[in-house]
Formats: sequence, C-alpha cells, structure tokens
Amino acid sequence: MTDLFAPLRAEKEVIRDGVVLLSGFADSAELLPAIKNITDEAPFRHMVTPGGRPMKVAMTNAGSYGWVSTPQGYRYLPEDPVSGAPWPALPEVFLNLATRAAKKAGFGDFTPDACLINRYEPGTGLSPHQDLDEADKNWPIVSVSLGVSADFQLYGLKRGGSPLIIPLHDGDVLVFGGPSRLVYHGVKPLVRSRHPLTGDQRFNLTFRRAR
Ligand code: MD3
Ligand code: FE
Repeated sequence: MTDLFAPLRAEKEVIRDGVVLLSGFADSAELLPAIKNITDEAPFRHMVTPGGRPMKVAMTNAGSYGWVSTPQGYRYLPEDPVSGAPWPALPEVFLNLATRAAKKAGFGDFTPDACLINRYEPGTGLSPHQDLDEADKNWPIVSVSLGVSADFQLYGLKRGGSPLIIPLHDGDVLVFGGPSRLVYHGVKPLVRSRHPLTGDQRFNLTFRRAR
C-alpha cells in the first residue's frame, strides 16, 4: 500500500562527508519574532570590507561574540561597535534549535557562543568564501534559512571549480563540520519572490563557536 503521507523531502540528508541537510527543521514563525527583538537592539547594517566596500548582505549578531568586518579586518567582538553595548544574548529558541540540529547531524556537544544574522534582499548574493575567523575549526557551523528561498553554492576545499547547487527553503538547516568545515561556499543573488512572513527577504542564521 502506497503511503500517501510520506514526507516530500528526506528529513536528514547527508550531502557529502560533513555536510548534513535537515529540511524544514526550523520554524520561521517561532524564530522571526526573536530576530525582531535582536534587531531592535542591534540593527542590521552593511559592514565595510577591509577593501573599503559596503557588503551587500545586511548583518547583525547575537551571542557572547559577534562577527564584524572592519576596514582593519574580520574579527569576533563581544560588543557591537555601533552601540558599544554587548551583542543581544542568544534567545532560548536559537540555542535550543542550534544544539538539536547539531546533535541530529552528529555533533552532540556543540553549543554556540555566536550567531551571525544575514539579511538578503532581491539581487543580493554572497560571493564564495571560507569561514576562517573561528578559533577552533573542529566545531561545526549550523546554518538556518528563513523566508524567501535561495540557491546555496557548495564548492570544495580549494577555490574554483563548479559548485553543487543546493536550493535552501524556509526552515531548512544545514550543518557543516568535520572534513567540510573549511569548504568554499556562497549564495546566488536572491531572485525576487514572496514569503508570507518575510515579504521579499531571506534571513540566514549561522551558529558558531567563536572562542
Ligand atoms: C560552510 N552564510 O554567514 S549559510 C556566512 O546563506 C555564510 O547567509 C550563507 O556563508 C548564507 O558565512 C551561507 C551556509 C554556510 C554557512 C557557514 C559555513 C555554509 C558554511 C561555514 C563553513 C562551511
Ligand atoms: Fe560563510
């Protein structure tokens, strides 16, 4: 007998060694109010790259440390340089989600101390890069996609080549660790569309252990 109610997508998919996709694992209705609280305190801003150009992705942070780009370089700081105040604390819904996702992907002892929050508008993308500013690269990174869908680009450990394209939808969680922690990755420019809770925007949370 065919199961008419079989899930449309696998709930846990190992994309490659160290890359795990948990489709629909996160609930945007629960997370978006927490993002609103954080950005009331630490608003989204376009950070300036060390090359002197404003980034297209708007960013802010929550947690004990926040990732910042300054003309002097990339770093994690305990305070928001805009306000001088500590970054807003990681809300319980964030911590709970990140630790459950990491555990399901095989990283049972992960507790983040930083969450970078990215905001994409139509036409905004993120060029391929590695995440190298965290002290201990043995910890994974947990990424949560909310709102409008985007095409994620997954490269290898060296720059170049053609990426594997992974469409990321509202509620999808990707966990990167082990041999894939230092892969190059990017996001294609956002195609204009609408999500009932975010309008034409996409948000991405990346949970990290900075120190
Ligand atoms: C693979 N963010 O914030 S999430 C970033 O959708 C970043 O906003 C993208 O790349 C976004 O640094 C992609 C997926 C992701 C995040 C961090 C990673 C993949 C990663 C770190 C290491 C390897
Ligand atoms: Fe990244």
